[in-house]
Amino acid sequence: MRDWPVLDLGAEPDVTPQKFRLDVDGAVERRLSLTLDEFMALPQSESVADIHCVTQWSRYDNHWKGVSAQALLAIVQPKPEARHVMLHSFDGYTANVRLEQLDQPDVFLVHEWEAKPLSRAHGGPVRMLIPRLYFWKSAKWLRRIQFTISDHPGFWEQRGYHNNGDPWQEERYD
Ligand SMILES: Nc1nc2c(c(=O)[nH]1)N[C@H]1C(S)=C(S)[C@@H](COP(=O)(O)O)O[C@H]1N2
Ligand SMILES: [Mo]
Repeated sequence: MRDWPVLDLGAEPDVTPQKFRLDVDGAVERRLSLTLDEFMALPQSESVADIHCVTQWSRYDNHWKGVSAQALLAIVQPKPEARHVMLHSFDGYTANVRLEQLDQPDVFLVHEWEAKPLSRAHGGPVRMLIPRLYFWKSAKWLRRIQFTISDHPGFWEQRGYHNNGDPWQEERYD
């Protein structure tokens, strides 16, 4: 099975199971701070999805396993005023999405690709998968999901990438 290209800031953090933590906080009824075991104990599902990079390539029919964003949302219950979400990663990367872009059946926090644990280079142990947005929105080495009332630009969004990032609208750069 051919892998897909690795694109990141250059430093790939070594997130060991011991170091892993996933915090879900901000404008939610119930905050979470999960160890890897606790994350793995959440309801798991599988999905098949394409990925689209802003630099033109795509990779189709990837098989993923993880926790669906909607399952997570059902647990933390965003407050009515929550509209935006900031994804934070172990390498300091951030990506912003609107809550309704996260609240979709095809959005997952994935830890397996093609039936194998997600590699460090591709964001293991856990990365975001938001197939309907350009891949820069899919934060690798996921550390924290923060629900907010107002929108704040993430790493690439501060550097001229489109705030929304829909490949079908070709929303690459602002
Ligand atoms: N934490 C983190 N996540 C990240 C990045 C990054 O540098 N750090 N790069 C983004 C970009 S620009 C892309 S295209 C994809 C690349 O994912 P891949 O290396 O698995 O192909 O991850 C996204 N998620
Ligand atoms: Mo990218």
